[in-house]
Amino acid sequence: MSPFLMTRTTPEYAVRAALRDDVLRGLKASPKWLPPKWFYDAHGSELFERITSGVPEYYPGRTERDILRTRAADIAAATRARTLVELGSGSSEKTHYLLDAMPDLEAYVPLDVSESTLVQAGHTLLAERPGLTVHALIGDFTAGLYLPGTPRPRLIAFLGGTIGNLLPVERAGLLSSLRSLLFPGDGLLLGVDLVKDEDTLIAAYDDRDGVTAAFNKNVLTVINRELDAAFDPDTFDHVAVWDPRQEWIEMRLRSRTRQRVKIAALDLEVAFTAGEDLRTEISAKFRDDGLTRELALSGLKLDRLWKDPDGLYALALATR
Ligand code: AVJ
Repeated sequence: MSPFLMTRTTPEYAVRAALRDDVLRGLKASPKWLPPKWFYDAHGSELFERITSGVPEYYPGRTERDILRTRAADIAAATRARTLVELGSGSSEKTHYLLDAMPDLEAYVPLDVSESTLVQAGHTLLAERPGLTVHALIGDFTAGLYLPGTPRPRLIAFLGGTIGNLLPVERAGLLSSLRSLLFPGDGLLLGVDLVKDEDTLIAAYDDRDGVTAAFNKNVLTVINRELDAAFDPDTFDHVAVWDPRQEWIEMRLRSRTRQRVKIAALDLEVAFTAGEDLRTEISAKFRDDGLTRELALSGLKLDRLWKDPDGLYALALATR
């Protein structure tokens, strides 16, 4: 029997309070916006898994998987970690490549907001890797980071390009707090999507089968359920826009009509004009020099950068 521990690092009431606060602030703002973390209820997480492993236009999913598969041994050799921490671990599906390549690994610390996802991923992992200690953390890594005292050196992995969901100022904050968790010899493995031609980028966020559109609209269903709101997702269009100045993709929900939507739990009624956009996600894309600079500003050194042959995506290894 291998140990499977679980700690909630963000209490449930704090998650709910954050949702209320985000929706209240974002929908009163002009232009309207919502943070992307609220996409990921059970249905949203399922749609996200479909995007990363089944949508042909979504190159980041398979490309990161390919880099992990082919470079796992290099990554493991560069770190010799005894603990792997993973932020936003989700299904931990791609993590298997890393785990299998890390002979010194004793503990795996997945962190995710979804308890059910963690339980499922943890059990799958333990079945394959008896002897490994899994200490799952249920929480929101933007609300503070707490790590159990597992053996060092540690590798903290933040994959999938999720760092791109944060605004530059938020990225600086997260990278600095990650740096403060690193001891000498520890490493940070960061998955980043790279700047490329606009058509490829847009297609990845607006696939033909509409899986990404359904994923985007799901945030309205989440708000309907959690805050007793009355959004009709069918009255919004999914839109993906490339901002060449900021070098990020924006996903938006565009109201087809002029309408008012009640959000009962907030005692709020939100007015949309016809064609008005609600921004639901930014997904920043990186360049080598910008990434190096950003890491340096947070006190981190870029040690290695692994890319796929087409230069679509990169895994960066940073140390303090
Ligand atoms: C998980 C944030 C990296 O931005 O590409 C996928 C989420 N959004 N399709 C991304 C996402 C639309 C994804 N990240």
